[in-house]
Amino acid sequence: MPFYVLIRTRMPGYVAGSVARIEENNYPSIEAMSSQQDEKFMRMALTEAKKALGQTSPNPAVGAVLVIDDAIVSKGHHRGAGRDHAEVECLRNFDLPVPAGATLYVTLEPCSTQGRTAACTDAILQARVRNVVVGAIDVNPRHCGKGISQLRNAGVKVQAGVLADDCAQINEAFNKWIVTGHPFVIAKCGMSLDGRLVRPAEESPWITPRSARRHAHQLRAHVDAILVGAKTVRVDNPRLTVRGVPQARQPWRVVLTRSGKLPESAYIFSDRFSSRTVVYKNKSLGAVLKSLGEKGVTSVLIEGGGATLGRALDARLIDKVQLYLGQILTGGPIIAFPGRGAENAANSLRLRKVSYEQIGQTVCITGYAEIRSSK
Ligand code: AOF
Ligand code: ZN
Repeated sequence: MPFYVLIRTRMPGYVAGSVARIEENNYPSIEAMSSQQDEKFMRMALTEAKKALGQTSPNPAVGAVLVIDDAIVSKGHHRGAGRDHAEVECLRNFDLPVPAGATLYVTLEPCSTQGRTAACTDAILQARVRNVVVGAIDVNPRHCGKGISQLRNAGVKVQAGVLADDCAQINEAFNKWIVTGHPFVIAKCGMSLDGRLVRPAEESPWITPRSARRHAHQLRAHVDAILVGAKTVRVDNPRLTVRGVPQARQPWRVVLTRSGKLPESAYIFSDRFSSRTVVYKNKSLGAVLKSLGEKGVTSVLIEGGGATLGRALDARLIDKVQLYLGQILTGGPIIAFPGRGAENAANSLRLRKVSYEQIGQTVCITGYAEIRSSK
């Protein structure tokens, strides 16, 4: 199977148009069959990786566990760019000679060259680890497939592709950004059952109960930037902070404006995170996203208002939607995604991998923009 097919099927949220840039050489085989035992320990490594979510950008969230005689003897996760990678932390935490029967489980293919830190493949070989189980292949062109090949060439038994979908999904933003240079874009809003926009989900007490607002703050905690239009700042004066999530970083707050007329007294310009607010004047959404990607922003959460969401939809810049539907009908003119709209149903943005989660009386719908073939 060509490698790009593997990426398309195994990397949720990945943009197909960019796949062609990855050359088809040097890729290891992926053994889809994995034992229940391997999946059990990979799930533990994933639990470690999830501790890294929102902490590592522009690096991916990665976790690792070391297993001896069917028992986990050490764990590790990547704690931030420039710090030890997951497998290095895991091996350091063990601090004893690694026996030949030990297996290292890591959610992402080990890196193979020096970056901000030394190559993990070297650390694995130095520690004399003989068995490695990998979750997802690293789509970073610097490492993609090379880490696994290096280990195998050095005589290490490597199994790749265990829980690959889950391991890739937690890094859906990194996976897009590292290949295309563009951030992964999530469109989020709270809306009524008749498709009207209501105030930002976490600011509005009347559409979404506290549990849904907590959900939305968790999402903010995992993105690098939150983007809104100027009208939202003028009318809603949102804080765009992360509340109730321990150790969360404050994402960039990005405002798009035509006129440049923004109230200085708005929370985003006057609170203690004011240095995390940037304003783009008279720039297209596409240009802003490109610029953010160049600055190392891997993910952008568009929180409104309607005009901005509509522009993102018209320009097909959305990778994922997260919509909170409250049990109300508001009527009125404030449509959630106005814009030009699709000329017909066939040209609408279709979603795949759609999930529905009930949070109190609110339904949270998430889905990924379908990749359209360029026929
Ligand atoms: C791993 N384990 O925990 C992480 C990996 O600049 P560096 O040295 O931090 O390298 C960053 C790249 O290494 C990053 O783009 C990704 O491809 C890989 N991240 N790899 O084996 C980890 N964080
Ligand atoms: Zn590494």
